[in-house]
Amino acid sequence: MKIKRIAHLGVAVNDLDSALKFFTGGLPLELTHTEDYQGMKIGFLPVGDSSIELLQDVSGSSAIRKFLDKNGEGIHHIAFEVDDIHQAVAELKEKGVRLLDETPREGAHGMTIAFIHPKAGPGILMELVQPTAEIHG
Ligand code: CMX
Repeated sequence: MKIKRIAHLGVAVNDLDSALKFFTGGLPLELTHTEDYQGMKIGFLPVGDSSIELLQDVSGSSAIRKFLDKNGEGIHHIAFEVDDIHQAVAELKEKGVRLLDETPREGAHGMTIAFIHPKAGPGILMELVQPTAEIHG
């Protein structure tokens, strides 16, 4: 498995528009893409070769709702781009690393993704991604 870069840092926010006031009004970042995905509203802001991925719960039962209720806003996960996600998942399984996705699946922003359980390492949710479409970040 080769990890090529940090693709994005996922940040859980209560409200995307309010968060953007800071990220694009305070910090000089630009919102390049938004997407509705699995009960969330997601915004991507490129930072060099990586992105900040802002995640707002919309459905009331999305994957980040529980996180926000428990922790409030903050860094939710780190995403690593790998060269071959199927091989990466197979390699981690073989090493006994606890995965949330034993089979890679379609993620946001044109990525094939697989999550590693936060308790597999030092309490950080990590995601493996591989671009499957033109857009990525
Ligand atoms: N970072 C670090 N630790 C986390 C975490 C996070 N983002 N989310 C949950 N945890 C911890 C919890 O604090 C809890 O720890 P304790 O056992 O010490 O209390 C443990 O992991 C289990 O969490 P939980 O709240 O009991 O379980 P959940 O039902 O909330 O599930 C998780 C947690 C990670 C399995 C689930 O959120 C998940 O499957 N996430 C992957 C998908 C996802 O997060 N998608 C949103 C990002 C957008 C995208 O999909 O691209």
